[in-house]
Amino acid sequence: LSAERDLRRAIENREFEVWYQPQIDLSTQLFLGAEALVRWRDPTRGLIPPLDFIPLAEQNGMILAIGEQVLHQVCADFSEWRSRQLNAKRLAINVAGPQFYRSDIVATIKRYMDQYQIPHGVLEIEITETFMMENPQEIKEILSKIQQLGVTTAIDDFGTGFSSLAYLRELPIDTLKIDRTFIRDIPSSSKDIAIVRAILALGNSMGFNVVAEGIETQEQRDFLQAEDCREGQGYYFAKPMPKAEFTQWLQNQS
Ligand code: G
Ligand code: G
Ligand code: MN
Ligand code: NA
Repeated sequence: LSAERDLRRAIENREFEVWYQPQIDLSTQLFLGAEALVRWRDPTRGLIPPLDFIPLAEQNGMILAIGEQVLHQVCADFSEWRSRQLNAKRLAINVAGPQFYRSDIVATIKRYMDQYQIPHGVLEIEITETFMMENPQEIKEILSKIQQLGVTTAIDDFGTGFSSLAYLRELPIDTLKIDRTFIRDIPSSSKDIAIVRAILALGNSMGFNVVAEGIETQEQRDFLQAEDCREGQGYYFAKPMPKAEFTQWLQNQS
């Protein structure tokens, strides 16, 4: 398959770039960290978004190598920023199911944290709700080991998968990321308002750090802040940026 051959070449030639999207404290407007989002810079086709290659990479196992390159790049970037007196604070990385099952993700994270001297509290690992439910007992053990490294854990796209509330009680999770489809039609959709209120009430009272994704308007931001959502991410604040642009953005924060 040519798509597969291209992807293998991309891994060998390190054609992946990590982009960064800031996450903001909704009451102070201060920068809290960023989500790392991979893109593929194909020499002939240009920039390819993750949805066009991650699903194939998950199927054929190449996600293991891609995921490791992303983790490596994020740690190297943090370290480079730090050497320039820039504080990226917290960097959240998306991790796909096979990376949990078929690689020693705990050892890999530890290796790059050691190599780049990443302090505790910098890295966050995002996993989706649906994947978490596939094998809760095994996931629970891996997430605990990840937390023991000083890495926080987040459920991505929260509210769209098939988790049961019991797992919120059982699993070692720090952060819930409210899926952006619930934010999109706020404030016009009374149903979405009710869902977001319920997630915030539950998340805040259970002690989770709750992040709203996909904030695009001032109205959405104001609603979320009034509902006691502390953290947000979305085009209203900033789009995902290539490293050079995010570096500039970090410079403007201090
Ligand atoms: O950046 P963008 O909105 O195009 O990302 C689309 C999707 O791709 C998101 O749902 C995100 O979770 C996923 N994604 C982005 N970067 C990575 C990555 O490094 N690893 C994995 N597994 N998924 C990613
Ligand atoms: O599924 P995950 O949360 O990892 O995906 C993040 C994706 O959301 C990225 O592809 C990013 O480009 C996209 N994104 C980030 N902010 C916004 C936004 O405000 N609106 C929309 N529509 N997409 C966003
Ligand atoms: Mn994510
Ligand atoms: Na999401």
